[in-house]
Amino acid sequence: MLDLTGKTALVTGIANNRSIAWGIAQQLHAAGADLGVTYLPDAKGKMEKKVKDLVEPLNPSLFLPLNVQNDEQMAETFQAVKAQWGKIDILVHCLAFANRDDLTGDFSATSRQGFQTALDISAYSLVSLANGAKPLMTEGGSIVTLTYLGGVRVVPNYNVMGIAKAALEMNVRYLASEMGAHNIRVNGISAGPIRTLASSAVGGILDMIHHVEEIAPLGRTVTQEEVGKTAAFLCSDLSSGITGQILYVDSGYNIMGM
Ligand code: 0WE
Repeated sequence: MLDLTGKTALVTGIANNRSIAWGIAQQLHAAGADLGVTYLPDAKGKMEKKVKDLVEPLNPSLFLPLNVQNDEQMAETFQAVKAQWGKIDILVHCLAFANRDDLTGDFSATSRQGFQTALDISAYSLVSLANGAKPLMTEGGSIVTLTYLGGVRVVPNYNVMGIAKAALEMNVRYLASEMGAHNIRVNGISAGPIRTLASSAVGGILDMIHHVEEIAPLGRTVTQEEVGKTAAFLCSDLSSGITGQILYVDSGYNIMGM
């Protein structure tokens, strides 16, 4: 049975009710986990209110601002986790960002600054979060991140995000190798395209979804709930022998050659 009672889970990357992180948080809560939620703070506090109202039914024990480019906020996050829980069992990383200009046009036109931003927020953030969680994962743990096929194959316009996801997937392997001795598992879920705040900001997402519906073995896209169920599996004892893996939750799209 999938049982996360008595487990503490820190979930990053919830922006609204379409977020994949929201689908994951709901499944972890349904399995009995005690949740901590981080949100990306903005100047007007709009995100704080929006995410707070959304997650209220899940009764999170922690609700914290976290911009992963802010080392001070990163330290405060784990101080708060330590004070509230004393340990952490589950870390869910659902964060990515590239400048919009870098998600269209020629990849070769990517600026140094744009490259650094995408890699810092989308890939390095897993390293820094894992490093913060490691000393608190005293009873072992599970770290799960979200990736995309554009990190292993060329997807038009995904551009610098593809390089960031390639780095993220390699982070999963190096972190899994290091942390296995502490019974901390690290895995990634490669989700098929889903309409979210991030993907809807990108031109052509509906065409991509129609393409998946045509090609994928299951003949449809996946849902936030399906990604959430797989994340709950990877966070639970049901997957105790799995680490360093990228698991595709994409209706089988990635196996097709034509
Ligand atoms: O990883 C992603 C989304 C990543 C993303 C999206 C945005 C849009 C708004 C990162 N940064 C930004 N920055 C913005 O300003 N996906 C897997 C969804 C996605 O994004 C694409 C896709 C797909 C699929 C971008 C181009 C082509 C396909």
